[in-house]
Amino acid sequence: MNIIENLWQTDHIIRGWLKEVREDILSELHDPLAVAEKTSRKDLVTNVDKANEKKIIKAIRSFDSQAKILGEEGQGDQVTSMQGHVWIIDPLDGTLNFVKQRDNFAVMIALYIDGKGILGYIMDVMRNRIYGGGPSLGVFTQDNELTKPTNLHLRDGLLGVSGPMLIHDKYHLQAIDEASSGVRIIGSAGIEFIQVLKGKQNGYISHLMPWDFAAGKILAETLNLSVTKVDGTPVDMLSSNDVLVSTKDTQKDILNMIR
Ligand code: 2AM
Ligand code: CA
Ligand code: CA
Ligand code: CA
Repeated sequence: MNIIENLWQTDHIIRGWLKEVREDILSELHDPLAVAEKTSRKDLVTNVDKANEKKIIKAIRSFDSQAKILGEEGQGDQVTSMQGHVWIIDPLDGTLNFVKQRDNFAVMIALYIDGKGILGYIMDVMRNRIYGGGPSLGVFTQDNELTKPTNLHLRDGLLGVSGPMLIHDKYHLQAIDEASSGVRIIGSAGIEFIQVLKGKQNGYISHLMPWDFAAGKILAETLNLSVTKVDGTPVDMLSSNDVLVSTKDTQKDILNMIR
């Protein structure tokens, strides 16, 4: 099947994979988890992260023979360029929340073709919502299309941030937060992106890996939001970035404070 010519069908198929992954997660929600530390006691991976990734990769491979797959837990491919069909997946975003709260975690899937964002999906597992679509479709949750958020200034809305960046005051983040209406720390990049897509937060700033922002970037840009590095330059899709997703006026306000 030609994906570009059958975007709505592809959208339906990807939502189906996510619903299956959600059923798997719910069926294991109260079972003991196998938790391992990656780089620190705050950087975890569980059996659920790995099982989700395995399942999503299998689904992508049987659907798209041209797929190159970049997944956080490394069961996909070594992706070194954005040429061709590049799928970027975060099988469980907010693993620490999953382990400690069994809430506020997401599953994310993005498809880029020759570097262009085509389709992005963020599933808020516990609220049973999939936010998905792309530039040719718009952004939908269930059957509702999201409208473009109001282009608010920094002072007129809430700002999501990463805890470590705020504590270390990177980019004068404490002053930036002071200039906003207030700061929020959720602990899942996917859930933070959803807040910005829905206009409940003006922006979000965090040090992120490609799988943390690949889907959110496609959805945010479809809704006229800006997604760049914190210094305003383009993000690199194949490495870590300090990412700012926000309304356009909030981005201008933040850049003025950083420069
Ligand atoms: P993850 O749960 O998929 O690892 C808050 O920690 C957010 O930042 C989460 O979305 C988390 O994604 C992401 N993140 C990125 N790099 C991280 C790291 N080294 N340690 C913990 N979280 C990280
Ligand atoms: Ca992780
Ligand atoms: Ca993540
Ligand atoms: Ca993850």
